This record gives sequence, structure tokens and C-alpha cells, in this order.
Amino acid sequence: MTLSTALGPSPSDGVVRVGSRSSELAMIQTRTIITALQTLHPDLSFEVVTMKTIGDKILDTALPKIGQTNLFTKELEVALAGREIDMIVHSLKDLPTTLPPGMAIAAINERDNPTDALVLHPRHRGLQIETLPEGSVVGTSSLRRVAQLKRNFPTLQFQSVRGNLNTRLRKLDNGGDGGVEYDALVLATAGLERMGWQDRISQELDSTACMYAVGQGALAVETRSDDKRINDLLLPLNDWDTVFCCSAERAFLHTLEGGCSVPVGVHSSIGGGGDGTRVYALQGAVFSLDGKDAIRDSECITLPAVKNATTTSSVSSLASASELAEWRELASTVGSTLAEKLLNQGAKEVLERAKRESTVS
Ligand code: DPM
Repeated sequence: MTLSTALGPSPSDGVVRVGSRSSELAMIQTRTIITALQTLHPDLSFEVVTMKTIGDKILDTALPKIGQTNLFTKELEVALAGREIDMIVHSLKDLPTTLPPGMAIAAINERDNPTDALVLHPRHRGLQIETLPEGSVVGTSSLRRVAQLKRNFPTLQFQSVRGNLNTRLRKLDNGGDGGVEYDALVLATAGLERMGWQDRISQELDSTACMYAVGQGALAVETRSDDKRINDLLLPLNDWDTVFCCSAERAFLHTLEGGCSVPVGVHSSIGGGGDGTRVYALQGAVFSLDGKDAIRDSECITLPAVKNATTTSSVSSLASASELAEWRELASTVGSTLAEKLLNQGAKEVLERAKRESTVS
């Protein structure tokens, strides 16, 4: 409406365009971020722009065989670069550790439960992964999950399963897909909880059963790195502990030169150091696809005090961009140090072999 331009700023000046994948889970995640932003900035309005990515379109191929690292992000990033949108909300674990030139992560909000969960066919109600009958078929397309679960539960079988969460649960409950019948699925706890399906979680897998993926359970907002207005809006959404854990995990994966679909698992924890200090510990591991080889180690650091580190609030107005950058930098050294430890123990060879074996059929 041209009239409003004459009267002052056009209405679109106050509109922030938020890019999202169109799946139900992605929309729930995007709305979470928008709700937090709207609380901080009641004057702004937000518009969701949805897109289907390659990862959403190719549903019949196991992800590692598609052979691209930015399967779930590319189309959205093109729109971000072209200024059609101002930010993208991602599951952090779907975001490659190298972003396209000019893009940055402006915020990572408080992490939800990062673990993987066992979802059983109703006929197995009451069982656990340890007690599933021999030969039970577990559906997952994650090399990381398959490698670890083969190692820890050698009597189970594994089959790829694609599609969004709704599709997968239907395939589990309604007798399978293309001749494959599943006894159970392994899915991220956070995704199940966001969809309201927590009652389908039979067991949360601890790190001895299955270490989670880098960034799992956290949401990240990607922006143009030079877009100061948008980056300032997002700054308070950063949860310091989550940022530390996820920055360390991402530096770990980056130094290993792993993509989103490699058999790499992590476990982050922050605990009291006894004397009032807090200690961050990162465990990381690389597996062969058959689970026979595992290289794992850990690294820890005493955390410097930060302004909101002891609050659980995901909204802090205290941080400055430079403090946040320093914090991320410190975390990254922990991750890359751990990666170097694993590389010294032969992780490169294990990963290269896994990559070769996962792209040939
Ligand atoms: C990535 C993987 C998977 C997703 C690989 C992995 C799982 C693929 C599969 C990088 N992205 O975890 O080893 O199970 O076939 C994905 C999910 C979520 C984000 C769903 C899930 C929701 C949880 C979150 C898919 N990406 O892992 O069950 O926000 O962390």
C-alpha cells in the first residue's frame, strides 16, 4: 500500500522474514525461535518463508549416498544470500561446520535433550534395546547410530528408513515399507518431544549405548554475517552453556573433517568443579561403519565465569557480540584439541574408510 509509505516507514520495514524447511518439526522449531524474538521485540512482525530442500525432496535414497553436505540448508541459504529472507532456523546438527561465505550462526538457543531415543513397535511394549529379540530390525539412516548400535548390540539388524518423523512412525506402526518391517526406530529425543510424541519414547540411550550427533537437540539461527540489525536482534537468544558445548562439538567435527553424515558421536557435560568453578567435558568418538573399530577420548576445561552461565534462562540481555565470540573461540579450542587427539590415534583412516564405504552401494 503506497499510502503508508507516504505516511512513514512502509509496513514491510518492520517485517522480519524467517526461512524454514516446511516439515511439521521444522515449523515447530521456527515458531519457537519466533516466539522468543517476538517477546524481546514486540514491535516487530515475523513472516515464515518455507522451502523444500534437496534432503526433503529425495526421500528414497539413504542420505550418505546423496553425497552432499548441505542437503537440508542449500536452498534456504541461497534465499538468505539473495536477501529474500533475513534468517534461517535450523536444527543445528543439520548445519555443516563450514558455512557458505558471508553466512554465520547468530544464535544457538538453550539445548533440548540431546540424546537418541528408542521407539518400539507396539508389539514390543515394555522391552529395551538390550532385551529386543535377536534379529530385530531397527530403522535408522544414521551411520553414527548404526555403527554404535552394531557394536553394542550385535544381535540386532539395521535398515535404512527415510521420510519425516510422521512418515517414519507410520512405517514402524503400520507394517513397514517396501518389504521391510521394523521392530523399532532410533530417533532424536528432542525431535520426538517437540512433536509431542514423548509417550513413544521407550528408552533414552545413554552415551555407553549411543553417543549423540554434534549439535543434536539445539536450534541455530543462521544469518548474513554483515547484517548487524538482525544479528543484534538475535544476540540475547544465545544460551551460553549451549553455545559452549555446541561450539566445542562443531570444532571437533570440523577438525576431523567430518560432514553431517559420518559415524562420529559426542557427549558434552558441564559440572561443578568442587571449588565453585564449573568444568566442561567433551567426549568424542569415531567409529567404523561395522562398529568394530572405535577411537574415543575426552578433553575438559575449567570454564571462566560468564554473566549468565548460572541462569537457566535462554534469554539474556547481558552478552555482547565480542564476549560471545571469545566464548565460542575458547570452546572451539577444546573441540579441536580433542579432534587432534583422535587423529593421532588413527581417526583419519577410520573416517576415510567409512566415507568410502558409505558412498558406494
Ligand atoms: C543428521 C542426522 C540425522 C538428521 C545424522 C545423525 C538422522 C538421520 C536418520 C545430521 N540429521 O544423527 O547421525 O535418522 O536417518 C534430524 C533430526 C533432527 C534434526 C531427526 C533425528 C531433530 C533433532 C534435533 C535428521 N535433524 O535425528 O531423529 O534438532 O537435533
